[in-house]
Amino acid sequence: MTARIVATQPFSDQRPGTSGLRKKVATFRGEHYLENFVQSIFDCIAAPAGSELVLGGDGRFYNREAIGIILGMAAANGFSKVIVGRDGILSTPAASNLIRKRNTCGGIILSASHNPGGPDGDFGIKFNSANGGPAPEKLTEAIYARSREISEYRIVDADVDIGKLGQSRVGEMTVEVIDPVADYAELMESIFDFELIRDHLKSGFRIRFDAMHAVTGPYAKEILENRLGAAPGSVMNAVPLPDFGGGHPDPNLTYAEDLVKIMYGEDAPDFGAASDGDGDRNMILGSRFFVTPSDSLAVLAANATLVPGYRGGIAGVARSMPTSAAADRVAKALGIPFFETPTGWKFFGNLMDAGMVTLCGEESFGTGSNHVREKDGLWAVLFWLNLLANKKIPVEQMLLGHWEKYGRNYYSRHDYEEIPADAAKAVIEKVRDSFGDLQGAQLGQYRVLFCDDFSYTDPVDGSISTGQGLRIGFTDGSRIVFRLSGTGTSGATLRVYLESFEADVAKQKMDAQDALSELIAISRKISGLVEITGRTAPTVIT
Ligand code: G16
Repeated sequence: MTARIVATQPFSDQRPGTSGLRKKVATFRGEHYLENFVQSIFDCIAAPAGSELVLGGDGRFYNREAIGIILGMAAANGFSKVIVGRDGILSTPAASNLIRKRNTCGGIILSASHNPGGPDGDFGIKFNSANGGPAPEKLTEAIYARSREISEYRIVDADVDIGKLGQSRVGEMTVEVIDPVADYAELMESIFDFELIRDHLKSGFRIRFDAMHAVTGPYAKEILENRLGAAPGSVMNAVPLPDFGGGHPDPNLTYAEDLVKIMYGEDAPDFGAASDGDGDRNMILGSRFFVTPSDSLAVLAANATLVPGYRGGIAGVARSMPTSAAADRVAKALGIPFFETPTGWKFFGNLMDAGMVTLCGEESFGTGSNHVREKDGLWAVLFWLNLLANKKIPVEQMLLGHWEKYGRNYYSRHDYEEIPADAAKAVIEKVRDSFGDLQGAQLGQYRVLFCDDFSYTDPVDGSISTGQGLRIGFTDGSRIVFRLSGTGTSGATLRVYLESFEADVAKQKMDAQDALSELIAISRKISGLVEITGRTAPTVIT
């Protein structure tokens, strides 16, 4: 079978964002669009002939067709084997695990994560390197540069049944179709105390997991119901659908509304959780209680040694800049290093590879550890279940105890979605322009300590990332951060992150929005966002 060399023209809009290239399905289906990007990846990674690759996605609309194209291109580009999840399915953490386990040169993950799917929805693609983690910025920038000058790509016609386990061939290349769940489930069993969790569930502890009709359904069914014995039906919306049942597979209080209703309703289960389109995010709930992702990271870090996989202790903790400082306090108490990185899981990879951190987390519902190089939704759920089975207390009590010991970081993120790009830029510019006047200013009860545009120097390879979000820090540790999302596909999403600290136990039970009300008002005043965007309220509050 000889490869066809297809002439093409470059596209100018293939710069990967926070996590890979995400565009509308219609854009990806345009002639040569996917092919150009895939060839740009192959050209940049320059894998030696005979290399192996992992390939899979979250099953969203266009997943299967894209897999067929990529298989044909991999064969034409000299790969010896591609390991594919059955039906083209692999959750992002499962793909990361496979890359590491099979020592491949990397993998291609097809997902637009929490963005809606379907013919009018979003599609996405990213390359993960041999460590299992998202390609670092240096590589994504090189792929982008290549995509702007590409003139041809190589492909063979591939006709493989990816619904059937086993091996087949495309030209000289082997395609190995594997069970997407088995290796991942085995990894989870090696980290957590399944017996303890099983006993806790048997004793009447009730859980509900919302797979949001996305990729985690089969993983959660196998692990939570089959292996751990959770009651049948504990996993809801378990069947993955190409359009996620018309929903928005983003596990937060707004979009996981089915679960939220149950967890805040009569006779609520003891523990609730949800994951996103590709299975790397998580939301943790107790009965009528929401755990912020920032607090979740802090609780996991504080109690990690209760879990078999971390019994020996954790090396360090890292969090993205907009994530609250709750985990920093735990790290200080444990006497371990902590790191503040830009938003994007790719920034944690070097720290984990260098053995400098074990646990990482982001306010955007992402938590993970060095067991893979992606954030991992079900892993976080199992971590929580392991801790609750150890302590035998409700989720709420776990948090109250944590705050009593470490203090509470009140935290909230306000998202203004799909605002015109110009208006979003104007808001950011207005904030940046006010930095001179803000230095040292007294705003209500808060005095400004510093304002800056966050930049990060990677302590491992010295690479510098600038323009990562505007920070206004106050003398008491409170913060307001303004940042534009790098994962949206229509207009711009402005994110405003708000945080304050409360050490007094008597004042730790307030509603976060109330506790942060003065900071919220200050953030609106400084940014002029109501006047500039015409929006009087956020689209989503987390
Ligand atoms: C991606 C990244 C995360 C990041 C999140 C939010 O998540 O992997 O590291 O925190 O986007 O990014 P933004 O604020 O730019 O929208 P996912 O789950 O979409 O892959």
